[in-house]
Amino acid sequence: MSLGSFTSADCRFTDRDIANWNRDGAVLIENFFTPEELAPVLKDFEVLYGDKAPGAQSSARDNKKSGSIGQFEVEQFAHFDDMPFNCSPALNLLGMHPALAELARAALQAEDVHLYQSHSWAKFTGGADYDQTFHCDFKNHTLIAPSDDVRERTINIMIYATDVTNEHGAIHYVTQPDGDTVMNGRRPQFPDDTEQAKLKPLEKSGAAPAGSIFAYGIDVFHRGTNLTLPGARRYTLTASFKRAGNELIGWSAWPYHFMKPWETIFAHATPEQLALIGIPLPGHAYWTQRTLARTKERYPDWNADPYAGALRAAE
Ligand SMILES: O=C(O)CCC(=O)C(=O)O
Ligand SMILES: [Fe+2]
Repeated sequence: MSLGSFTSADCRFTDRDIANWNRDGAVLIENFFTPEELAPVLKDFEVLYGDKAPGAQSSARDNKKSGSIGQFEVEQFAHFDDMPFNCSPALNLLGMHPALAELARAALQAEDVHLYQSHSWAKFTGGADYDQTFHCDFKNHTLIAPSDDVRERTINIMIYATDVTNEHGAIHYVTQPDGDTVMNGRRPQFPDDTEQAKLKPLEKSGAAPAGSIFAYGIDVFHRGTNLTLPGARRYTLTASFKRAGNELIGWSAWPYHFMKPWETIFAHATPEQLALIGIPLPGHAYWTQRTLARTKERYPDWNADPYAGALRAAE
């Protein structure tokens, strides 16, 4: 496959990254975002979650029997929220960053992709025991099983706003070929204890510095791990993409979250970024004088000029 049609001059990944994605179902790309891009994002995480830390001296919680691996617990998701967020545009627009959309287009071999899920997540040492069993994430992305066709799959991208070492609860994962060997190609939501024990020695760590991203598919076995460094925090944003129009995949429709601050996104996103959440581009037949006026009434700070300009040009 030539990446030429999916990539730009400002491309932040290589052919090799896409080859790894195609082979392993997952790829870690270090330093995808710059410290300058991350600084305002980190401020936003502090606005949302800074007061949730259990205290500088807090130590790791680990309630497991020795030798066993973890499980899902509600406490792990105590500081977890869907986009949009009550903070500045920086965090709100990070999941819609053009470089992520470009990666998604190349990984899914699609001209047009949609962001269908994005959540921020803060974990703190002592906040919970974050150690999970191996699982796949497709249970809440589709009602059936992931497609065999890469173009109908998803790319779930975890963006690290803070350094994520193993002591900061790095995600652990098993590549597709290794997972297939252990599981004979099966994808149960939760492998049994014997299978968990066989997956364990094959796990790789997604540890990487702040600004890195870890992209994985919904059929890759992985698990969260515990934060063990005293007083540490891990801030991540997830951005999940699918081919536009892929009805196999969903989370909830964005308007379900209609009470959230969409005006922040409309006031700051480009038309290309808004297209990632299903807003027709300028020039699309949806835009008429009436739809423009009504949308502008809903989001007064939205810049309707490119849409109005395209409409005038067509008239
Ligand atoms: O946060 C992580 O490192 C992974 C968590 C996870 O896989 C999940 O909750 O489904
Ligand atoms: Fe997961």
